Amino acid sequence: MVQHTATSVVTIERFIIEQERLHPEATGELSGILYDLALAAKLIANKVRRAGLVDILGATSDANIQGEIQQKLDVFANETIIKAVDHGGRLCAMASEEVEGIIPIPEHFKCGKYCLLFDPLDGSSNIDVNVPVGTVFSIVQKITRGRHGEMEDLLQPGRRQVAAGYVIYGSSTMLVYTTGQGAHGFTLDPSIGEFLLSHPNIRTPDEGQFLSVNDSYEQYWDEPTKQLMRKYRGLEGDRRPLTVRYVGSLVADFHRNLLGGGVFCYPPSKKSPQGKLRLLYEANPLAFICEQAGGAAIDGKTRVLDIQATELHQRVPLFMGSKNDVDLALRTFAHHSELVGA
Ligand code: P6P
Repeated sequence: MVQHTATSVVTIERFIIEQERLHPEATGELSGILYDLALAAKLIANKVRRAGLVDILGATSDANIQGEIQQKLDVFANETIIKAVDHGGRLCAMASEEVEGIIPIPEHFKCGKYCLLFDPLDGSSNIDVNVPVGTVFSIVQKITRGRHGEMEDLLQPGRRQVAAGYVIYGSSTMLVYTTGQGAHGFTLDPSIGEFLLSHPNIRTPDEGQFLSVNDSYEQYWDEPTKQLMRKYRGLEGDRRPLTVRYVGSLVADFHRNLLGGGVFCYPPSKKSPQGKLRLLYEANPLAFICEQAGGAAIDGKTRVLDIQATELHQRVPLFMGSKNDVDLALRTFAHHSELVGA
């Protein structure tokens, strides 16, 4: 494979083709989905960039299945992604945070062998205050025999992903994705409408700088979680204290920690025993990218990518980021389990 540096001008299209060549058996279908998602990201970025200028702010009256008031932008993002990929003949089913059940491929379109799961615009509650928001996606291959994808295809564990990625609509628009050959970042050059390779082979530091957690829930955490946070803050044990950085927008917090090193935590609590974030289209894709960058992702005791989902929108506690910091979480919780088990 051609080794690129951040100085060579490589479009995402060229990079996708070069990655495809690593797989002689590749048919180009997966590449086609990635192109389509890059197009959707440009269309969404264009709207997000102008959100404050056109009458697209503010909540619609429809409450989506998450019980949240939908922001008009995430309705737009959801529809943009579906329209960008539903006709290409590469997918057999989709699932979105905005839609309760399976999104089937319309009968008049050909079905393919992949399923796409996505959160079209995560953190959408931050849109009106100009905090970065993001799109997250996960791609798995169909394992059932019919033409259309089924729930069993969508519920596969994260280790079965063939590709995953996110787009962050921040000070610049970046798309980061992996197909299992490393994690690579592309920055949108709006003057030419191209995603250009800016962060080849992202590696996340083993030791983090940042701790991302909403500690307003501390009163609801169990004792092992409280102890872990004391360790991260340097109040217990020998770890130098992490700096707390928490934007409250998953993709923004994840992206900063991926590049700078850090750990993102959404622990279980008495208020939300399974945390808040979704396994299939938030935790799994970000965990895949994190591991490809040398990091780790667990739910407290199990590797996120090994969790077998039972429901489409199920939530999962998350400790994700720099390897040594996630390892500290694993050891802390394991120690407590031994004590309890003793
Ligand atoms: P909390 C945004 O609403 C979101 O879904 C993620 O983007 C973010 O990481 C999380 O919720 C923040 O949750 O409970 O800290 O406000």
